[in-house]
Amino acid sequence: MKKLWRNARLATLADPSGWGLIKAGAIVTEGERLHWVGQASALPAGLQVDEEHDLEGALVTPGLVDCHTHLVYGGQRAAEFELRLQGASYEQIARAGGGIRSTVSATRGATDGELYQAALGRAHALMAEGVTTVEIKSGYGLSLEHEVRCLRIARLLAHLLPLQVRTTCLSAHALPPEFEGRPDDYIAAVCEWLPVLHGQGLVDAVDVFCENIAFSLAQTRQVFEAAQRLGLPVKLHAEQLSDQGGAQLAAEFGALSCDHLEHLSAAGVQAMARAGTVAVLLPGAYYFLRETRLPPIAALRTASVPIAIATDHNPGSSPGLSPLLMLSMACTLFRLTPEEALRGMTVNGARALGLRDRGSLLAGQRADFAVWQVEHPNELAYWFGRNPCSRVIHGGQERHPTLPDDAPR
Ligand code: DI6
Ligand code: FE
Repeated sequence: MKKLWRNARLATLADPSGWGLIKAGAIVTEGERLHWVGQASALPAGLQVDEEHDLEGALVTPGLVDCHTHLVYGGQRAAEFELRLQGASYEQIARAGGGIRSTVSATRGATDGELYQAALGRAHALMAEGVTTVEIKSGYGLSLEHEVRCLRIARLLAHLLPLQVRTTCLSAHALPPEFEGRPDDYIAAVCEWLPVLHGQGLVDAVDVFCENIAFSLAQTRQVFEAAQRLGLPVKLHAEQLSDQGGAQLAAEFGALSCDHLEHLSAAGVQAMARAGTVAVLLPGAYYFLRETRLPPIAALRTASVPIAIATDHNPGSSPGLSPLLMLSMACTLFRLTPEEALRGMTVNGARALGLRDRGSLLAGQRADFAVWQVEHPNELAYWFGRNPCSRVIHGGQERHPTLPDDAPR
């Protein structure tokens, strides 16, 4: 079925730089794909469509891609937030057995229904701000049984919602209590779970938290080798709290992305540039952990490392569910330009997931786009605490009507 979406201003992001603005634009979708994108005056003569939709002069961008979330978990960590406000550090809380481990016990103790309902609410919040593709990591189950449960719930969201979901196995997120003092044994177990999880079709990529409070470079390498044997791409939580040289290791394995990167070294930047690895920057975690060390943005730009922006939604370091707020913070905290920020949550977000079929408005790409009640795309990083997203088209289909701008929420 062909549909014409007319009367739109487009920010196509189709070229390597610039917004790709088309003032009097139109889009033709065919099934799940973009069939034609351009100036309305240049629409192919004699075009026959089955439906016509008036976008009333609104701005259209590619659907947002949130390429790093931990959406499936039980409980919350507001008490830990209070401890941190009183001076305890994220590391201290983690070493004392709180942090990720406390979410692991809440996740194990939650029913499938509870986990699903909580994740569903979070997915809806992202979708309301224009997200059409989201990555969801496991990593709060930390046993084969519970990792399977969390990944299944992530897959179920994709099945039941008009949303594209990519799942990442992050079983190497923290040491579960039953492996206390035996991190190597735990990593060996994770390497045995991977083929099982992959065999059940639950894994699109494999991630590790490589950090002094988590897993070492050697342990990360073991997990990456297990992923490589299965032909699965890897990603890495790298250099968030300290420089472990994780970026170089990830680059050696052709990683899709390295994420966080506040402590990334010059050598790490070069390795990522050579490997074509995306730098996923997470301003929500930087903000919420009250970090002061910025990721090396200038060096990443100079080396032409693609930069992505994501929510990192999780209960410990980034409980935010607003992709638009992340765009704003990418600019105010990290000094990205609004265009870099939006590119980071579209084209480069897709690239961080190994997806080349979305992220810009170009014929042939997925027909995922968001409609915004703003004049110019720079406003997406400008307003905060207000959601100007009025419509979302996912795979060529209009999604649920989102709340009008003035509706109570
Ligand atoms: N880095 C993070 O920021 C999240 N995971 C990770 O490896 C935080 C996870 C948590 O604190 O629950
Ligand atoms: Fe994370």
